[in-house]
Amino acid sequence: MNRNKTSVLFEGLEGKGLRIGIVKSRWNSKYTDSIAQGVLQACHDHGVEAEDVVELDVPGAYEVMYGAKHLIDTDQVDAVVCIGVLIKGATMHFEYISEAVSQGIKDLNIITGVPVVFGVLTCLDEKQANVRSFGEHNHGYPWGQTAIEMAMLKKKNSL
Ligand code: DLZ
Repeated sequence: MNRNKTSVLFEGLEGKGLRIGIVKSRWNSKYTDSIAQGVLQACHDHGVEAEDVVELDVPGAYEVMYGAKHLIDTDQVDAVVCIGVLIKGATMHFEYISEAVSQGIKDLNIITGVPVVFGVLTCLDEKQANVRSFGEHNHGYPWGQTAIEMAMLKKKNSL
């Protein structure tokens, strides 16, 4: 897998001693499972210990915020990646859930003081979800790197 194609450079990531949460929606699980694998791969590659990765599945994207808050409130994580895949349908459901989840994750970042990564794809069709969930463009890998970088920053700030 060619990792040079990520649009952001991640340098000096050191995941040892950091606790990373992965909250994954079961809706569109063929995509969310693969994205979670990308996050896990990034954790592994950057030295996060396997026992320091906390995984939690929730029914849908709307529930990822509650799941992340649970991991934060119970002091299980230094950063969390919320994974979901929303695919636009015939009704307004997509718009309402996308808006609520993006705002909710933003609120968690501000209110809890624990970094929460927006790992939610908001796709107009299955093709968009496919491209972003598998292979070299699996967004889970850079989202995992983002969580590690932000957890490092949090630790640094709390020293
Ligand atoms: C109901 C629903 C619909 C229509 N579409 C999706 C989707 O594309 N992706 C997703 O993660 N979840 C979807 N959901 C489920 C909602 O996220 C949520 O689980 C339910 O509305 C119950 O709160």
